[in-house]
Amino acid sequence: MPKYKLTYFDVRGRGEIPRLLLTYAGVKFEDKRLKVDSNGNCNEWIELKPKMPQRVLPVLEVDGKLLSQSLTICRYLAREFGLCGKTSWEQALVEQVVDTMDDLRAEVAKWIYEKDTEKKDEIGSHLRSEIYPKFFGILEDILKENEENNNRSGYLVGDSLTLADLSVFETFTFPLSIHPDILDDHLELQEHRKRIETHKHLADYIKNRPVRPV
Ligand SMILES: N[C@@H](CCC(=O)N[C@@H](CS)C(=O)NCC(=O)O)C(=O)O
Repeated sequence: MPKYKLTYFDVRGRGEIPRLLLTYAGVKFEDKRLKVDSNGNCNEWIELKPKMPQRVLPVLEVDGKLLSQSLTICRYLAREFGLCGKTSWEQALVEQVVDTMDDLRAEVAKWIYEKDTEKKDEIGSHLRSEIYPKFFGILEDILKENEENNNRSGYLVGDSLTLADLSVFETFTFPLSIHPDILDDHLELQEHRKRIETHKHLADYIKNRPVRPV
């Protein structure tokens, strides 16, 4: 088994889906979390940044080799652990979900980075009235279609958990922290979320992971 180290800041952010993949696979890995102080400074990062391939985090180290780009890291780990879909078509379906969640993440980021409170409220309302319903509809259609094709597996692609499921689970963690009721009318998505949260490979990690705002 290769030696894995994941370096990221001490938040979930772009590092959390790789952490979930490594945890799900049950492999030992060094979860290197750089602490940022209350002024947003991180001395450890200032030192490390020039040594990182793209001067950004997360970075996955595999037996001393460094890999950048969170989605590349996710796809690499998913391939290594058999969580990327079992056929070429399933792989495409998994990536479709991952890219869809990246679109949602970009929408939510507008809320996170907006400083003006009035504009922030407007973005929040737009998320609730337009953006979340759009993405819920997409995911419900995917779940339904996969249910028909894969004997009610309960997962988004194929008959077992893939990167797609982890991606959806994690991408909604932050929206649910600011808008806790958004899944109230979406029973299937609630059940899907619960399925990941209580999965025997993940439940302990998710229950005990550091609580962070993002
Ligand atoms: N597309 C890249 C973006 C990486 C990125 O922007 N990382 C941020 C943290 S989320 C970072 O390293 N910021 C510190 C810096 O730029 O100095 C990915 O998905 O990995």
